[in-house]
Amino acid sequence: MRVAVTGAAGSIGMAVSAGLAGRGHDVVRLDRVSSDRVRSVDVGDTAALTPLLHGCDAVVHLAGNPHETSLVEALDSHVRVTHGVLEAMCAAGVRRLVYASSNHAVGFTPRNPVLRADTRPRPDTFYGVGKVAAEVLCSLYTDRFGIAAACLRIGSFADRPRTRRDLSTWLSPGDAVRLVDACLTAPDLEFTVLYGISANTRGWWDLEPARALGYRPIDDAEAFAAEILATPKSRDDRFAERYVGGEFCRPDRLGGR
Ligand code: 15L
Repeated sequence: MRVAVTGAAGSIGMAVSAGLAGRGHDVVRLDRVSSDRVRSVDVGDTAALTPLLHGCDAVVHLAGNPHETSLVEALDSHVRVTHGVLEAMCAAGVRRLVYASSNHAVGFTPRNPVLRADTRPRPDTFYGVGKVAAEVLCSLYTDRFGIAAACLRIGSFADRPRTRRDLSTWLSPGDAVRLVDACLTAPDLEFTVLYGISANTRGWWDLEPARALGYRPIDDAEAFAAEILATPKSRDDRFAERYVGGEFCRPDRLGGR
C-alpha cells in the first residue's frame, strides 16, 4: 500500500514509518519539520496536503501535540488539524485513516480489571477532550464520506516501560507497527476505536477488538516488572492506582489555567 504518515519526524512516527516500509509499504513521510526523507508540510492545511496524498491508499495520522495545553490549543492540534487531514483525504480520494487517539480520552475512568473501548468518554485533560472530539470527527467522515477509520487509543509508546503504570500501558515500537499495519490491511474496516498497547500481562484495556482486526502483539512489559517494582512508589504511581489516565488526573495537570 502507499501510505502517508503525518508526524513522521516524531518518536512514534519514525518507528511506524520505518516499520511499515520494512513490511513492504510505500511510505510518504510528512511532518512540519523536514528531516531525512521527511517532506515538510503543515498537515492541517488542506490545500497544501491534498497534492501529497494523491495516489495514497491510506493516511496514518500521528501528528499532534502530545502534551497537555489550553483547551484552545488542544482543539486546534487535534480537531482542526485532523479536520484538515480528513478534508485532504476526501479531495485526494484516500479512503482509509488510522488515527492516533489516546488513552487519555478515557483517563478519568476508575481502574478496573478490563476497560472496554465502548465505555463512555471520560477525558482527564483538555488533551483528552481534543482526542475524544477528533474520534467523533472521524466518525462523521466515516458516515458522511465513507472513510474507513480506526482510532487508536494509544497507551504509553516507548522503547521500554519505565513506570509501574507502564507495566499495563506500554506499547512497544514493534507492536505499534503491527497494530497500525493490521488497521491498514483489515478487510472490513468501517469505524472503530481500539486500545493500543502491547500484550502486557497487567494490561487493563480490552485488546479483543484489536485482535479481531488482526493485531497480534508480541511484547509484554512484564519482562521489566522486577526492575520497576523494586523502585519506590511515586505520587504519580498513586494516581495510576486509581485512574487509567494516571498522573494526567493530577489536579495540577489541567492545562491553560
Ligand atoms: C499520551 O497520550 C501522551 O501523548 C504521552 O505523552 C503519554 O502521556 C501517554 O499518553 C501515556 O498515557 O503514557
